[in-house]
Amino acid sequence: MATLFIADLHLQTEEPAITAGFLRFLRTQASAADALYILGDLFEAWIGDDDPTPLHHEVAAALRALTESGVSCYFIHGNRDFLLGKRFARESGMQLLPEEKVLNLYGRNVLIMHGDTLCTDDAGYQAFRAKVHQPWLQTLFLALPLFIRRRIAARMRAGSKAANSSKSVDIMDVNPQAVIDAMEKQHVQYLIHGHTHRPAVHALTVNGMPAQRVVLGAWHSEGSMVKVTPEGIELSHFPF
Ligand code: LP5
Ligand code: MN
Repeated sequence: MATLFIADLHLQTEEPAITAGFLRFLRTQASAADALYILGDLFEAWIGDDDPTPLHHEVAAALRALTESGVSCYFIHGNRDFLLGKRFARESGMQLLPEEKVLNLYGRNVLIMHGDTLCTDDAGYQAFRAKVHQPWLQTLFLALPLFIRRRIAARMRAGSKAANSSKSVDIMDVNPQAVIDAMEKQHVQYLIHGHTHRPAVHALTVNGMPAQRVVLGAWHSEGSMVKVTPEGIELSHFPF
């Protein structure tokens, strides 16, 4: 019995080794699991379910093979693929979850999320996030021709890279109080998230009791996952 979590794969046509690693992960480790949760930034940038990039169909088919084999797959949006919608969910067989979800896994309550909302010291990012999460702006963006959407996304990526190069490492990490607030609000002793690309298991105190915050790593040169079993919670990495 095991439930798996991954995040921050940033799949893109230009990085075939990461895609190959992910497809292999789906055929092997994920196939033997009870369920797979993808906690955002599965894709480098998502500009709409109507984007005909072949990679997207390849990934959807591989996820569908997993879900049809009886392994449920769930998705929480990241800051790169928050526009991933119902059409891709249908094609892949993934179920879309809200930005925060509490799971009961083998008797443990576990809060899961992408992790960007915990970075409350990054005022520039939170202002950007609030803007691009407005439904009317998303509807407008999705109605634009694909070539214009691609250009806007490229501008945003360039703007983000430029902004990040002048931000301190601390600002781009989670705010410790935001972590405690989120866990206390949901009455959990376990939190699993991605986004910061700083894989680690952090011990902390929540509601006066020992708690753990487990951070998934990004898939740069190897895979990263969290496995929850009746015995415990384990963060690991593996070659593609
Ligand atoms: O993504 P990453 O790791 O570089 O940094 C993130 C934060 N940045 C972002 C922006 C994304 O990278 C852009 C993704 C595009 C998705 C597809 C397009 C959908 C468009 C929908 C429109 C409705 O999330 C970064 C954080 C960092 O994580 C760590 O937490 O710091 O935040 C920023 O960089 C935000 C900046 O502070 C300000 C934003 C600059 C964007 C400039 C926009 C220019 C747009 C021009 C459009 C005409
Ligand atoms: Mn992210």
